[in-house]
Amino acid sequence: MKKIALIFGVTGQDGAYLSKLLLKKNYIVHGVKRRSSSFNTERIDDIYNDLHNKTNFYLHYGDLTDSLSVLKIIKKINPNEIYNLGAQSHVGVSFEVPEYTANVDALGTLRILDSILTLGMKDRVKFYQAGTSEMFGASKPPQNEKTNFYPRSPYAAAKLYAHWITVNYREGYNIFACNGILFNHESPLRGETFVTKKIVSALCKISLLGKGKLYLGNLYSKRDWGHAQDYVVAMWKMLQQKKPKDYVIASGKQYSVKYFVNLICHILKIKINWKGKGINEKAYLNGKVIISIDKKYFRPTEVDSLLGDSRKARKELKWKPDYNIQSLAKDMVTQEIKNINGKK
Ligand code: NAP
Ligand code: G4F
Repeated sequence: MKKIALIFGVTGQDGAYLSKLLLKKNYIVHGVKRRSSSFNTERIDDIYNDLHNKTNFYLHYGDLTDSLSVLKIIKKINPNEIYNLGAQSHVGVSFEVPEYTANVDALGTLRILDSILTLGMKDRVKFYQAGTSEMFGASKPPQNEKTNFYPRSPYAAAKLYAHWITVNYREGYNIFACNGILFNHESPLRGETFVTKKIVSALCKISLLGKGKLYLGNLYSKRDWGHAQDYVVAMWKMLQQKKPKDYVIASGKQYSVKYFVNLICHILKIKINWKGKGINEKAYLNGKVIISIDKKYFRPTEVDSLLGDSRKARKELKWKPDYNIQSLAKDMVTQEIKNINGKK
């Protein structure tokens, strides 16, 4: 019998990679998408087929803020595995919409867990919660499963609730529920407003089309960046273990935002010069300013340094990433160039 998976957040970066992975593993995959006034299935259009064209991939309308839709979809699909990847996932935006972020990211998780319980499905379903290194926030690196949490944004605080409610339903009701504590992971499918994708898009346009300018915030925060394609494998592996546990997933290397800019310039073979300090720091290409700092991209509270220690996952899940920062950056640039050339 084929396993049935249900993915909340199927239209996002990770949802797209996870869907492809599970389909390859011969699962029947159901995804929850939100009603939107414009198309929001671009990342999964290559695998999406509606009922007129049968495959093992199905989409359903639903929303994590709507308990009824969550409960009804879980009842109807009767899945073996549920992956909760749905979230208002932008840290900066969470300062603008803190209540909505809490509703989706914190209470949305509770809605799924309690539906599993209410529907009497706890012995059938395994649950994955998309936790984040942002929960470590101001805690000193390197961070692992034993590091104290110290959230620094409404997003991180909401995800911390989701983390502990997942632990609580596991301990209180014996639900097979795991928290993946994933460090930053990127890809060509990354949302346009996250820093890596924003840098790649702008620098490719500047390099290929000779137009545009890039405005950034804090150049000196450090992140542990991996490739989403590697990280969805870890999600799946967590649900294949005998016991449900929580795992840190990370590359174990950290780089600054400025390093990432310089790396992309290196791949594109463009030579930039940095001048100035603080908010006056700028990057020049052939004497012209192509990167400036805009205060609006600074956050009220920043997470300065994330560096993951994923030894537990590497040992118990036998997980390790194929990509490093260089191959990740190359993949993002290659795809971006294809996109630009396709649109020319
Ligand atoms: P993403 O690209 O922003 O995708 C988020 C998904 O959640 C999208 O499908 C989005 O739908 C959906 N969503 C948003 N609000 C929803 C709602 N009210 N009800 C139902 N679905 C909703 O994020 P990602 O990078 O794939 O990340 C996947 C998950 O991992 C998220 O929970 C994120 O917080 C977490 N995480 C990500 C990283 C990372 O570095 N990428 C690291 C740690 C944890 P639309 O397409 O309609 O917007
Ligand atoms: O790309 P970012 O927006 O990612 P951030 O805040 O680390 O969050 C991402 O990773 C988390 C895992 O740790 C996920 F949970 C979360 O859902 C999301 O996927 O920003 C990275 C860094 C930050 O320090 C930010 O201040 O880049 C800095 N930055 C500098 N200029 C910028 C910009 N970030 C954005 N988004 N845009 C800028 O212009």
